[in-house]
Amino acid sequence: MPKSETILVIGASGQIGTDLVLKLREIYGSSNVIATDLKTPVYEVYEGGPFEVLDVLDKEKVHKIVKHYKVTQVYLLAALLSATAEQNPKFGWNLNMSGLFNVLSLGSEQLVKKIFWPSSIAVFGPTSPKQNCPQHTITEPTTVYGISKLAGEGWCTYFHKKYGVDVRSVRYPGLISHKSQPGGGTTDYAVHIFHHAIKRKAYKCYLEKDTYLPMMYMDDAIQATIQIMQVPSEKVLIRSSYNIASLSFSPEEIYHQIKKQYPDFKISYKPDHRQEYADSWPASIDDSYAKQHWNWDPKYNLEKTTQRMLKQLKTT
Ligand code: NAD
Ligand code: AKB
Repeated sequence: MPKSETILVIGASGQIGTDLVLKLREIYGSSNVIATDLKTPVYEVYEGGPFEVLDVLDKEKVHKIVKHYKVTQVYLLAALLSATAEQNPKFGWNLNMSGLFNVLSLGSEQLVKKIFWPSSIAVFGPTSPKQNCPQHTITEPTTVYGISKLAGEGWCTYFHKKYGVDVRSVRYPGLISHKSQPGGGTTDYAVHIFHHAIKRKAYKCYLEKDTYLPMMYMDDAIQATIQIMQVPSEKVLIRSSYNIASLSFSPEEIYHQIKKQYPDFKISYKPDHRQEYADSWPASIDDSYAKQHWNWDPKYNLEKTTQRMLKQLKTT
């Protein structure tokens, strides 16, 4: 892979951006990865290379930064996630859609060569298959977040077909990571639970104990993201967004994994509004197209994820 890419990450201070920027800088060189966000990132990202304050809704500034740095690839991560978007549906829709349009326009105006934009398992809804949910199936999301992701997938396909924009996407499941806190999703409990265990505090879970959801350790998600961006264009046969999967577990299952190392750890359950969003999503995902088309191959099972999370959080 040539190191001559210049990469812009928008929404770099969030849960995924933090890990993604650090990995991209390892591969492409620190000065070639420009981190941008409305808020200041963690020290490692801020000090490790260029950082600019950027609002993705400010189309003029997005274009200005792209031209200034001669950006070749954009990763768009700025969005409102499921729980936060549901508190402010109109703003969630506006940010998730207008942000995407501003970035897709960089492709249609041929200012950048490649774009990454993530979708989510939230494109599925109560009428989608619950187990092993296929790539192509009924998608009737009931959250504004899911509706915006499904529309975004349609726009990615449209810009690819109509203007030849090389936009690539995966449907992330709930992501588990230790470098930064999650930003307001339904699956955030799977990160919070580790922070409580490490601090030896009991955890009150906002989902029912038997709520199974598709999840993934961050290293696997970053691997998928960089892998789909690096494969030759002809391997990316789906231009809406690829299902990717590795884990499916419930709060009770992850609790028991953590208890192996923290036997005194306690959990209680008090479901709130997020239960409804979780209930509308599949429990597990079929990712065979990603495996066939570009050799997607996740590495972390639940045991390994739990061990890594506890070890990393203990040392930070
Ligand atoms: P996050 O909320 O942790 O981070 C988003 C970042 O975007 C934040 O740092 C925020 O300050 C920034 N931002 C918000 N508005 C902005 C604006 N107007 N201009 C520039 N930056 C702005 O989210 P994340 O978990 O890192 O998710 C990134 C993307 O991945 C989103 O599209 C999300 O829908 C998708 N996704 C995430 C998960 C997950 O579990 N984390 C799962 C599925 C899909
Ligand atoms: C959320 O819970 O909103 C995200 C997602 C699955 O898209 N983690």
